[in-house]
Amino acid sequence: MKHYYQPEIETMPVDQLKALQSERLVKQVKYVYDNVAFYRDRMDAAGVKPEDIHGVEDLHKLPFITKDDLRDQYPYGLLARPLSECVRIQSTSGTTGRRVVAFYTQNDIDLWEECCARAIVAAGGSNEDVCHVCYGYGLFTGGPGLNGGSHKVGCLTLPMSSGNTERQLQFMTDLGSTILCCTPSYAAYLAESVEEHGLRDQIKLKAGIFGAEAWTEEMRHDIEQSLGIKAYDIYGLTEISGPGVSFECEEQQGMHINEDHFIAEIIDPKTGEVLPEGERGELVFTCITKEAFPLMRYRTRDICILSRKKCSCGRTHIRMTKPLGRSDDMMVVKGVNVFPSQIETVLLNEGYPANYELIVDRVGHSDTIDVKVEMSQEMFDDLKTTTAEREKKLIASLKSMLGITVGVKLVAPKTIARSEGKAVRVIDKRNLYQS
Ligand code: DLL
Repeated sequence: MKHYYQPEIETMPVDQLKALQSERLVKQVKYVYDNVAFYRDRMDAAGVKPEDIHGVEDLHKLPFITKDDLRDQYPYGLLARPLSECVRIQSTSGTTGRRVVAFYTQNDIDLWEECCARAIVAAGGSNEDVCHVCYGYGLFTGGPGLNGGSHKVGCLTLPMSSGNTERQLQFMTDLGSTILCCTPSYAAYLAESVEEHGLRDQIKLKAGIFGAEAWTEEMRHDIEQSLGIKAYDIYGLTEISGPGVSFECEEQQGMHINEDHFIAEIIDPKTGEVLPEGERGELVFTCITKEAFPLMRYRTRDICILSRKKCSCGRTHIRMTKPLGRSDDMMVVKGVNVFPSQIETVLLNEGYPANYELIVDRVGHSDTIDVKVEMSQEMFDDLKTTTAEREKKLIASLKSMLGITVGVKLVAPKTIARSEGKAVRVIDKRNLYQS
């Protein structure tokens, strides 16, 4: 069997890469115009014809597409290939509104799995590895994507899916898993369980590939320390393919975007204006190789920064920061912009585990925000400092980060429900978006 190896395309000189993107973009624009009535109508309305797009420099002429468009076109409105050529769907985990369904031809699956294979290789993976995949399998893209990538690399693949922690630990120790793929919150939980069962000496993990939700550098540090691994970030979204749109290399300084398949732009979320490299804004993707569900200028709502600074790993593909927030999950509490990641940073800096809930409510016309957070076992056992004293200190640290006073409730270790997939940490009871 031929195993995946790092293709030259990942280290291609930037001018050649841009030429390749331009060539693919021109073909793709014509392809979607000819095959998807929705795009044809949108482009006609914007007065743009496929002949107007000569390369990446003309990308800004195309109209954006948003999640609302995807919902409106559910289920088949954006399909660019006959159903007879599609072999798979995946779907978003969204809890509100219509789900988004993405379609794949066999070629789309192959390219997606190759993107995931690149991520595994970047994390040091090879056909010598035992790759333990406990992202969910099914409609969620995490399990199927990393599973396919692991096959392509030639790793022994453990399709564990999420849940059943005892069984995860048993396979991990018995089969000698070396690479762990799951959400960072589940990795933190597994790390806790490894410790609890005294299994640290029996695990052989060397790397973790964690993504699908926001996590901080502090959380990375904690997971790396407790499992004795190097933890790599991986990013992606169902609409664009799934995990592997971008991934970290050993430098851990941002995620390389698979630019031979996806063109990235950063825009001002308010005006839609394209921002220069290095500025913070909303990430937009254009798929240039996809067949069944080729989104053009899709607004991800993820806020980040792009950088083309040379990376010592040799890859030339542009890097994106971790999402620094969402243009839509930002909460406005007492008139102040609050990102859950800011609160997590404070908690982890103060030595709390990443097990917390944020409860936002409205009493009369006034917003309240309460942080419920677990104490570490050490804090819980330490009788020298009272819980009230700890709460007071945390309230002060949160106030200096956010500029507003939040309520804090410290609870005993292991009392907040653990998540096997993406963690639900924000409970907004204000129902601000209901009509
Ligand atoms: O979460 C795909 C995925 C699976 C990525 C496994 C990585 C690993 P969706 O369920 O469609 O797809 O959610 C996509 O999740 O727009 C981001 O807001 C968020 N997200 C994904 N990866 C990261 C990450 C998968 N590494 C949405 N850091 C995206 C922060 C992430 N947020």
